[in-house]
Amino acid sequence: MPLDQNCTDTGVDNVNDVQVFHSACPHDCPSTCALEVERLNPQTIGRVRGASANTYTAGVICAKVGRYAERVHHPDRLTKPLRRVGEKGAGRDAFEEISWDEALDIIADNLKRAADQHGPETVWPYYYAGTMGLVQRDGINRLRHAMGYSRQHSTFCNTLADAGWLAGTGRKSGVDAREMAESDLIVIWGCNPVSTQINVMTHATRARKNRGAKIVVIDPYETESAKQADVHLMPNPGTDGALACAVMHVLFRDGHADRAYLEKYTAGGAELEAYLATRTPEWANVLTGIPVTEIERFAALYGQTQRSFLRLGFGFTRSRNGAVQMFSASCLPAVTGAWQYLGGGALYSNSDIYGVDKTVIEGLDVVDSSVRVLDQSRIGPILTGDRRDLGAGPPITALFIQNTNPMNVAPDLGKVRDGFSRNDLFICVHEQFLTETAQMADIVLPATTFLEHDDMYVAGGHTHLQVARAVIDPVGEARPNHWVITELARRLGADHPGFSMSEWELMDDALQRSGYPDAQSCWEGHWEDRALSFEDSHFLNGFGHEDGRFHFMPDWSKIGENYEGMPAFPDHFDVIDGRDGEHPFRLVTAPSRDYLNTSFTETVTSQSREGRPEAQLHPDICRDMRLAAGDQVRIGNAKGSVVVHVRPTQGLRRNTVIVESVWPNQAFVEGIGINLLISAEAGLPNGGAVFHDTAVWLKSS
Ligand SMILES: Nc1nc2c(c(=O)[nH]1)N[C@H]1C(S)=C(S)[C@@H](COP(=O)(O)OP(=O)(O)OC[C@H]3O[C@@H](n4cnc5c(=O)[nH]c(N)nc54)[C@H](O)[C@@H]3O)O[C@H]1N2
Ligand SMILES: Nc1nc2c(c(=O)[nH]1)N[C@H]1C(S)=C(S)[C@@H](COP(=O)(O)OP(=O)(O)OC[C@H]3O[C@@H](n4cnc5c(=O)[nH]c(N)nc54)[C@H](O)[C@@H]3O)O[C@H]1N2
Ligand code: SF4
Ligand SMILES: [Mo]
Repeated sequence: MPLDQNCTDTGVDNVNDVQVFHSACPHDCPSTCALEVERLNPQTIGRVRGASANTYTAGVICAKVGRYAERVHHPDRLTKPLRRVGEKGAGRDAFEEISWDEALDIIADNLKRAADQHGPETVWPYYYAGTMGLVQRDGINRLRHAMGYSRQHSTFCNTLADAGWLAGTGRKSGVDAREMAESDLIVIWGCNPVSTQINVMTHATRARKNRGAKIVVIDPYETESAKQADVHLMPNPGTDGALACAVMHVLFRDGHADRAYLEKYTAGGAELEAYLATRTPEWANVLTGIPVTEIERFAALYGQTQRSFLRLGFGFTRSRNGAVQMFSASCLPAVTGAWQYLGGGALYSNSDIYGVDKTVIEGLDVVDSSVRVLDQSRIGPILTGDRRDLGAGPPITALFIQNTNPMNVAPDLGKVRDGFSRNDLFICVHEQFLTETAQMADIVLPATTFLEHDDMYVAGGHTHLQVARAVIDPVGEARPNHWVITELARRLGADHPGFSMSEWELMDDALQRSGYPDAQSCWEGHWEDRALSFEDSHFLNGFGHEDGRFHFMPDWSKIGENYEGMPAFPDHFDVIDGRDGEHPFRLVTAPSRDYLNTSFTETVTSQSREGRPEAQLHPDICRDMRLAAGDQVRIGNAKGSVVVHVRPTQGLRRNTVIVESVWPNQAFVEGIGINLLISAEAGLPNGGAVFHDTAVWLKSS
């Protein structure tokens, strides 16, 4: 892949000999920041900055991407294909270097042999969002569909949140995040933007500075975002449905419901009002633990503020009842009619606004709908032969993995580890680093980073599509996902026009079919702003359902198969892993600031800023258990137990434990990570991992 950029290209600026290239952050983060990357020479980058001309990024990015040189030029980057000759999980010494041809031939032979023996469903191309680039992330699906390999239901992240948002609104879009600057009240609900999408804070603090806007954070612990808020409501995890209902009870009771709006734009408002009669602040207090006065005060503030902006995150949806939690919160602006006002309404994600046609990228024209679908989050049960997942089909005997590190991030880690340890399972991992997943592989392939390949990106948190070109040459023999997929396709005899196209041609094809300028023009312009009109983003031309209304009584059966028993209205849906005598605490494994999932766990700066995995516990619990800061505590449930060091903190309830994630297993005292305790049970109604829904016990260790 020769670099075809030079200083005269419009995607590039020349600043004092150092060339500055436009790019976009590929990481799995709603901010998808517009970047300016310094190139010191064709092999080396310098600083990475946020593009100040981009009105969402506004020149601000997180510290870990600012120092991306540390990751790209890390001495542990994989630079050669490797074959495992030693034990699984034994590190670099267990591997020998081989050529790309040899590696690709071995993979193709193994996939063919597996499919010949068991049928193509025995092969699972397994992927997630290590890069969010549409070509490099999703191209694996073209190989899957062309070969009839098992399909994947990707449930790690947004399945529950999507289900809940779509139930009420019917479309995955919302108010432009930049409009926060016009709001008088910003409610950051179930997300921690200081850590997970810094730009939300840029726009929220603008509103505070310019308009004296109030910021409310709703989170079970005092995150860095909560510390910056005017009000922090601290619910028990998994009880936001109750909070939302009590707030709506007060809104109706105190005359803050906009009856004309309800009549014109919603369905089921009258039934909702009657239903909420029993959902009082006192009722919610018992479930959420939030004092009645705080619920009343928040409801009054929300009801009295027309320009109220809900920024709804993922965190509060990572529970069995997560879809109902999201749905319940999304009902608030439909009750007050906040959607009608500048700076009012809600945003969960804008990912439905782009309309990029990925038929060729993903091979959607050759999907065989009779091929089974496997739930990504259930990789542990699946690899250990759970018939509920495998159905009548064959066991998985070959895994081809790109862009994900399931040996750390997946739920039910004990089963994941058992599955990866199987000797009859062929594993290929295409990676930038020798992750714990890669260490279990038979063949490891070195992958480029976003700075070494071309791709395009859309964002949930804003409204820009961005095309980015490689900035530097590939490190060592690292190759992009697209190249690996096409080389495998050739060896496997997979037939699809997409396999003979370059990344750039795939982008051109998708963009032009979708009404965008071509890739070159998008790249030269840096970004294409697809923001909806005020009326559309505020659903004033109708919500996404056929009747154009917001639904207070959702049809969950349209969203997923497991809808039986789901509540008819917003509610507290009591299917969470509740506390009991044996498990008196609830565990939340929220993301840490200096890692991004497990990406950056390899960089020394992030490691030194994070230190080690810790359990945040209320000081009263520490006192009762005679635990001091730095002592070890054992956290457990029926799945096993994990030992971590203690950090006493005031900012949580006595019955909550926080272990920020996601760390490599090796970072834990006994070499197994916190996801050992997390269930692979699917959230309702359409699946979704339940990372923050775990009842546990604690023991001094
Ligand atoms: N630094 C950093 N940034 C990241 C990531 C990372 O790992 N590190 N991960 C990226 C990814 S993949 C994603 S999906 C996003 C996720 O970003 P967010 O939308 O912020 O979601 P989470 O990080 O899962 O959780 C956010 C907060 O939800 C809280 N929470 C947990 N349970 C509940 C509950 O029941 N009710 C309420 N009200 N709050 C609850 C947690 O305590 C946590 O503080 O961030 C992305 N950005
Ligand atoms: N306990 C707990 N567990 C969680 C969560 C939590 O909050 N708590 N969050 C969950 C969520 S929201 C998510 S999204 C998942 C995310 O989990 P993953 O998707 O597994 O994310 P990462 O751990 O960052 O792993 C991505 C890997 O992709 C690699 N990669 C990046 N770019 C490329 C590329 O171009 N090509 C190839 N071949 N590889 C590349 C990176 O090196 C990295 O190792 O984790 C989930 N797990
Ligand atoms: S805030 Fe998110 S999108 Fe922006 S640079 Fe950091 S990881 Fe990337
Ligand atoms: Mo995620």
